[in-house]
Amino acid sequence: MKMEQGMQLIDGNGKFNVDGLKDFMTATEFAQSGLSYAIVAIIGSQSSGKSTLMNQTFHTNFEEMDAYNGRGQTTKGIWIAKCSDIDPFTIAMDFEGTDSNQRGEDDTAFEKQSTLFALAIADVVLINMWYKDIGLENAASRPF
Ligand SMILES: Nc1nc2c(ncn2[C@@H]2O[C@H](COP(=O)(O)OP(=O)(O)O)[C@@H](O)[C@H]2O)c(=O)[nH]1
Ligand SMILES: [Mg+2]
Repeated sequence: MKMEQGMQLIDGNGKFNVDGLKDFMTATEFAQSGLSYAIVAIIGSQSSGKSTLMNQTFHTNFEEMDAYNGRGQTTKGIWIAKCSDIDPFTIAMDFEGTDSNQRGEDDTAFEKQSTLFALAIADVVLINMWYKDIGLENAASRPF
């Protein structure tokens, strides 16, 4: 199984990837790490640079938006990847952006559920935003 781009844990429709997680745990030897592991998640609005920041910080390879192919949603659902050369075993979680045009203004169910999932499961939740968005409501993820 290819682990470079991480593994889609939950797809855009909210379906949990049970088989993928099993393969991921085998391929990364996650099961052998016992209780000694950490999970870092990132939330924030679409195209705020979440995937880029995770890739730079944790040496993962989550899909990033290519501006030459138009601006839009890249990360769908929730992706996980093992961070290389970090001890203890650390998993980075990359989230579909909140406030996306693709889901429309009335469909906030996925972003609410996925944010709650991040808060429940991760040891550290990064909230990514542009500094000019501090003080704004949706752009700063305040509803969450
Ligand atoms: N200028 C600038 N562009 C960035 C920065 N971080 C990411 N980007 C670009 O912003 C776009 C969206 O980044 P991406 O990581 O896909 O955002 P995500 O939707 O939040 O995961 C990509 O084209 C990145 O190359 C940054 O710090 N400065
Ligand atoms: Mg992304």
